[in-house]
Amino acid sequence: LESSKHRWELHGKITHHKKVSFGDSPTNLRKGMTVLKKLQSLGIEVLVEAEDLENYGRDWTRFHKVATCGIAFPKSTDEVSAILKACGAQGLPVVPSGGRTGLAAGAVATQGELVVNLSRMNRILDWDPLSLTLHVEAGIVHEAVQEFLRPQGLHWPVDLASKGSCQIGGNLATNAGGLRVIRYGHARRWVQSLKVVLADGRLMELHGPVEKNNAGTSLRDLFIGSEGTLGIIVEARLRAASLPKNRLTLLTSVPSLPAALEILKELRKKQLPILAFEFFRENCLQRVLEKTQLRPPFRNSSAAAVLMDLELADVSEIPESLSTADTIVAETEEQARNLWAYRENITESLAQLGFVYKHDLALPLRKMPAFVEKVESEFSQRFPGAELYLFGHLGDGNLHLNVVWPKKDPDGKLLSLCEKQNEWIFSEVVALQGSISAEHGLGLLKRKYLSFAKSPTELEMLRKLRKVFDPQGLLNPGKGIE
Ligand code: FAD
Ligand code: 2HG
Ligand code: ZN
Repeated sequence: LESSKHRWELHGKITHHKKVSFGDSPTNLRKGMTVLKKLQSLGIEVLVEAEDLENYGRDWTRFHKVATCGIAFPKSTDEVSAILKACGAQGLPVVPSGGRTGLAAGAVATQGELVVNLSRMNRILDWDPLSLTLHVEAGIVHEAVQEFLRPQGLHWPVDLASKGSCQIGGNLATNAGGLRVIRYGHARRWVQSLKVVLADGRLMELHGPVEKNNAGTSLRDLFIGSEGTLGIIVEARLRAASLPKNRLTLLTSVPSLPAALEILKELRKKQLPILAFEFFRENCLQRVLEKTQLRPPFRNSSAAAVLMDLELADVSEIPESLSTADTIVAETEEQARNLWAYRENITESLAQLGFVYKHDLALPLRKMPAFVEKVESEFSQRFPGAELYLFGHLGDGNLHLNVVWPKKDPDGKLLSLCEKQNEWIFSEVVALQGSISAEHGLGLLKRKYLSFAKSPTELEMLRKLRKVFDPQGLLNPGKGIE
């Protein structure tokens, strides 16, 4: 259905979609027109131009054709509630949307849904220096939170390369991980309370402004990591922590992944305070060097590298085994930032290459070498013409395994191949008691593989739970566990 066939009047102004496809969802488009008119009559900002639909109807992924009836930008909790009530009345599904940096297609509209983007709800509501909690609206950009806290020697200890765009609501809906999980854990640990709007428009405040609240079962944590399927997060009280007193950033070359794990073992044995322990293969580094102005870090070529932040005051505290010619220790903040740039630019550098299929796997550390060896031994036969890029948060047992072809995938053949091979990769992961998603979530991309993610009993319970919160099935349909 081409929407250019449809015209409707919003506030007296003729608005006209140009060449936007609604896939198989003309019904949602019709419902969308009624809802959009209602929202406009309530003074709620909506966008319906083709460019905006394409832009706000998706996240970082590019696998799906976007189909949305419109984008709503609520400015308050009351407006979110009004939007969900209007959608409920028409049976129009909704896609909650934040900074759209998600890598699992969780914020992609494909069925003509209304996208509810939280960007306009980006205020800091309160700072409590006694409890060290920052009360924010969910649409605040992650980096803005850090900018508020940093001058006070504090931070929200979730750190990820998408910090300039992702939002706190998105971080919580995905239970984001990132670069410092080894020290601080996932986003979940740094949330005191949440305010959420349910599918029927009702509001719930979960936990409140107290540290301790054991008055019965807590629903707060259910929303963290639920990928917008249980409600829309509108506010959060975030727990702040002291910035690390010291930070030594080191980049060292390693011959292999097992060698990187040996370094980790030594740091653990010496009980050195690790803030980050990242790994990347040489080809990742090469792609970053090609894309950026950065200079090669090592004099000799290196099979892989480990990037570490240690909470140490002095280089003399670094273990002797790391004090080699193959280790670079940052002497200034700027040098540290430059070392981190090798790691933080990997995703964007790979994105330029052609067709990229991402895996975000968790494995028990001890089993990781065997897993990687297995994948490598069968890779070229299973993915002809592709190159394997391996990097990730090694200290957390989280591997980002990217399968990359140097060409686009106009007919979807490469995607089908990757999806077919998922069965193999995920079986190996499950056999080693790993997880098919360490931090990015399931979204639309990985939902076909639920049987690898949860046991049948857990799936049954989660499906029932989703029905309890959203009986009409209007919140992010097709995403996560359904
Ligand atoms: P979106 O992409 O907009 O949405 C993500 C999911 O949350 C969707 O399911 C959406 O429906 C839901 N959602 C969004 N806002 C709300 C809300 N207010 N209420 C309810 N549901 C909502 N992720 C990591 O975990 N670790 C990393 O190290 C990391 N690095 C990255 C680096 C790059 C360069 C990029 C592009 C991405 C990276 N990501 C990483 C993925 C992504 O940044 C995170 O998943 C992030 O938490 C998503 O936030 P967002 O605001 O962009 O959410
Ligand atoms: C990271 O750790 C992100 O940089 C993105 O989680 C991983 O691009 C990826 O596969
Ligand atoms: Zn990651």
